Amino acid sequence: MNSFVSSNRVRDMFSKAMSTMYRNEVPQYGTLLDLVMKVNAETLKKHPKLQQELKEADEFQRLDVERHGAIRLGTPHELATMRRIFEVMGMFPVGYYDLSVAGVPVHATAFRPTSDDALRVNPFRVFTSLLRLELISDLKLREQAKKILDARNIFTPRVLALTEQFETVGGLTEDEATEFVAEATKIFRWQSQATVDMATYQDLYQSHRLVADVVSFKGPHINHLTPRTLDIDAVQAQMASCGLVAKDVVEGPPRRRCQILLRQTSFKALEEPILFPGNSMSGSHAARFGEIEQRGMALTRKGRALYDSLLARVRSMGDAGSTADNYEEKLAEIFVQFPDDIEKLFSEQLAYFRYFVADEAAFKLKASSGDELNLEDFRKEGIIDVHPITYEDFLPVSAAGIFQSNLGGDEQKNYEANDAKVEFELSLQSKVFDEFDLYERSQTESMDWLKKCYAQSAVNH
Ligand code: OOG
Ligand code: NI
Repeated sequence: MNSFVSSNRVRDMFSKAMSTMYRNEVPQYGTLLDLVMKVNAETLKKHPKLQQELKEADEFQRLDVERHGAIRLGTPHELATMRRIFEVMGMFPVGYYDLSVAGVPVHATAFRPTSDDALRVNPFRVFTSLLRLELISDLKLREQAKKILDARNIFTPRVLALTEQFETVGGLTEDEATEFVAEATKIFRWQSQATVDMATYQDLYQSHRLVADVVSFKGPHINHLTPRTLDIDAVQAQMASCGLVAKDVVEGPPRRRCQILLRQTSFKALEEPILFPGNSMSGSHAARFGEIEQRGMALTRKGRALYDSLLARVRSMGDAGSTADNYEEKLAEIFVQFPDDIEKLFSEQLAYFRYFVADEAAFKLKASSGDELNLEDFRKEGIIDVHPITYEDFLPVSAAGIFQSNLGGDEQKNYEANDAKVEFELSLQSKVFDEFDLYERSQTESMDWLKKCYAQSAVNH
């Protein structure tokens, strides 16, 4: 019997292939990667404790490969097919993001690995949006866009055949996996030939720049690939000196001692040449940009509700959202109300934590003397401890800010807030995972693991 390559390895191969491709297509991405690597190395040197924490949390080795990308799809069929392709790589849809509230006519999910083991190998994620044609008000244009999208095929026959092969036999051989990665990467490449004439492109553009970006091309070009930094403010401060034009403010929570959720910033999209059919005319299109992110701890539903309410308060203070002049000051001021102390975050159950044995010898001694395992007492005695669980997902308000900054600040259309998770899942032909359930599972699993170790230590004595 042929042995199959693990999905984790296919994803790792794919994320590396994507990084190589994007470095070739967008040289600034390479510049940004070098800067992030430099700042990460400096940060680790300055804070040896951070290095130790990352190692204990099993995140040290994944840092250098950690990326997320984003694509925008045009039809339910494309979305459902992408779901099947991502599954070959052990990536599943997590979360539902409605971006119409922010004036962007898409809704989205993030494909990512869901188990702790898979995340440890390579947490590659792809934020995947689906265009909502029903939000194009011009009926004729809507019909035209639908026709154009229905006629395109973004997948090569081989990637579909290999996906089917995976689904039928349960895996891919080494050779098949190599070919699959090459074929899957093609879906995301930049193709400068527009599929529509210039007049149509302009009509679509008028409707919304994003509509033009999704509808006018042969495929859903990857529009950014984001490395993870350990100090986003340091990278932001140094971007200009590397020739990168950074967005004015960092999206997400303010800088804190205990990092929560996700902070992100981006550099402006590039104007890239495009060719209209017949090479008769050329134009330019801005789609691809650069982004960096700093990840903090995952919040519980309670913590997230507090985060959302504080952020909403900051945003309601002015009408310019995160583009307001004193936004960062206001953010810091309001967020004083979010505990910034690990013990408080833990005891008030605002964040998720993973348990681990801090003192192996004492743990075994307790077990062998027949003591009951008491998480609270053991933690007080320093026998066990907890680490916050890293947030692996995205933030809709930040995503909207990133979208906006790349579409140009004036591109604010007002769509009704209309959460359409049910329709999205119908398009996807699958449910999306609830991210809170996944974090909760990790937390519970770490407790179960601790109990098992304890029981074993008692028996082995
Ligand atoms: C996706 C923007 C969302 C993030 O990091 O929040 C995103 C897009 O522009 O297509 O990637
Ligand atoms: Ni992003």
